Amino acid sequence: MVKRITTLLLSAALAAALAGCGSGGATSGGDGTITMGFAQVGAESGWRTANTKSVQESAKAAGVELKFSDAQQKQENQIKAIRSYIQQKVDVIAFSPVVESGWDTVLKEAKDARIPVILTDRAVDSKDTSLYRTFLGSDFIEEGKKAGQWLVDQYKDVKDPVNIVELQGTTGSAPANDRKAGFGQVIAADPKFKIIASQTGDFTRAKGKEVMDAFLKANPKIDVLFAHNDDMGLGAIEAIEGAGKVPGEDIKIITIDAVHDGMQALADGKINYIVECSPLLGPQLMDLSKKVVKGEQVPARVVTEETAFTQEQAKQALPSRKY
Ligand code: GZL
Repeated sequence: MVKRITTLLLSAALAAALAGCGSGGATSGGDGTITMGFAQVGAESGWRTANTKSVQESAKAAGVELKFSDAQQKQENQIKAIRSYIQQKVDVIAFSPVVESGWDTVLKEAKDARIPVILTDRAVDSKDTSLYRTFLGSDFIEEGKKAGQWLVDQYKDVKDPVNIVELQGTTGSAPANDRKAGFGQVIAADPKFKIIASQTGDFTRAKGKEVMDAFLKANPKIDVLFAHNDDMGLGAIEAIEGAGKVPGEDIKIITIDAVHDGMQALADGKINYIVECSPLLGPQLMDLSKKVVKGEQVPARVVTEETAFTQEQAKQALPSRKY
């Protein structure tokens, strides 16, 4: 009888131990701290800089040991970093996929190593959603729709064609694909809105200026610029001023992010409307990571809260902005 009770107790203890080890292959630090491998896109924009700061500061505050890599916007570097984290047997992997496609193989390797993966900021187009535990980030289609809706509202009494040029984000990235789709859906309501040129500026100021220079040379009448992020919009402002035109007046400008320099340009009237995309994902990421390592359930999708700003709202908000 005693032998049977002992066996039962041992089995219960073993089951409890395994249940507590959510990530299977990896093991948390003896003192319960977890190790996270984070594969960042790069440092292409003010948004990315603020996002990196949020992740690093939140990890420190949460007692999470952070291994961090910067992929210089190259997918192969992110894949290498993820493979390195698998080799190091981290407890959890988090990353912002620079583009949507091409992740299934490496995510399967993480799954086989029983290391949970969290998508943060950008999504992947993998059909197998078991390859990651959750996706924490903005709704980029909604962001594009907000940008389009502002334009529709501003030009509701205009009958003539409205010529729009578009600076797209990184080719193949979720924000570029979805912001374009959302914006296009809304302006399709009225055929006067015409996107006369659309090209990637890769989310950087330099490329935004370069492409806007080309747009200005090729298109005598540009009414509106829709830039998928503030940084490309700020680069475009340099090109517009270089062409002797007044940004925010001769050419209306809508951007997305709401980083400090964009908000300053909005307050100064050089940008007309900014849709916010919050980079401050660090605290939620750390909270989700601790849950998945413990084997707790987490929502498949966590959408970040965000708003949009007119010039007046930017002037009000600037003093208290965190990034
Ligand atoms: C959006 C993020 C985008 C920003 C850009 O969540 O992925 O990448 O809009 C950044 O500024 O480069």
